[in-house]
Amino acid sequence: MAFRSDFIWFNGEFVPWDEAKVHVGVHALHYGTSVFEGIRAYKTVKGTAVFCLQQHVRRLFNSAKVLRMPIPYTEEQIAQAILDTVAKNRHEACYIRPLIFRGMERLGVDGRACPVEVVIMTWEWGAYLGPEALEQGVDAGVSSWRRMAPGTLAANCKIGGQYVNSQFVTMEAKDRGFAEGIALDINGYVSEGSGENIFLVYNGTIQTPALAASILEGITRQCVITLARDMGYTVEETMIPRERLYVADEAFFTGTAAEITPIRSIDGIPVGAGRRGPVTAKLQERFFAITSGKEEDRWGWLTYVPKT
Ligand code: PPE
Repeated sequence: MAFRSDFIWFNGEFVPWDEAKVHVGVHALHYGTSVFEGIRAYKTVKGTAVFCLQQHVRRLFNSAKVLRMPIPYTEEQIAQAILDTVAKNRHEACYIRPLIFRGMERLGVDGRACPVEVVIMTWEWGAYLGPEALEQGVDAGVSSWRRMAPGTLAANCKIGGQYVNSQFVTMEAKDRGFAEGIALDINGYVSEGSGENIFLVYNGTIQTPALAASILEGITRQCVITLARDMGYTVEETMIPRERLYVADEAFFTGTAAEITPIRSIDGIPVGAGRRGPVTAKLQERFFAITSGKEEDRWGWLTYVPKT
């Protein structure tokens, strides 16, 4: 499992991995002027399938619109290019990273004179928070770094430069011996991990921070809400005070990369019994049954990659 594959889709053409290069003068390198997605393709019983392709492409275009970056392709073309790239690289399962950035024309903060460049990379990426994490759970810590305040950046968009905030959160967490950090919002309510949304099982319900808590509106988060409701749980999108983290029965992260990762302790305090809880385990089971194609895809989450 290495960070490479054979080809990268680069402005409409397949380029060998080692040749997909840019100039040091590109606007994105200086000012973080990029938008991206993280998507997974799973190996299912019926072949390789991309998970929630349309939702990811939609969010990519929304992020680009907010950053005033017109994408020189349609959503259908990008979706097709993603499928083509997975097929071209002959992956059974992989992580997919579409990245759109302002290239080189001139420097200066307003990048709108610079061309919009589009790449799609794929590689094989296993469990995000370590191979044991999905079963054993991870130790997390509340970050001293806050999530971006409303009206500063655009928390609900996947804009490259914003991930400096995520880097602060995750680097601090690792330096303190945690697998991941949990950022609070500007008002002190629970927001999310550096690259994951967070859920709690508390008082008989499943809770996750509301959009108002400066979260990214995660696509996995939405799938988990759908699955949990289908399984008869009450799910609340609400403002969560920090102290609830310490008294929840269960906690878990969700994300494309993280999938559903149990959290076994927060700030050194065991969450519930200090290991993966039963609700988390049931949600994982259901989620992976769908991504592996073993359970019927009732919500149309899988797009099969045409065989080449
Ligand atoms: N919050 C943030 C800040 C975030 O980056 C992600 C995805 C999520 C929540 C979950 O969103 P979704 O993937 O739609 O369920 N983070 C991506 C990038 C991770 C990385 O290290 O890079 C991902 O999971 O692909």
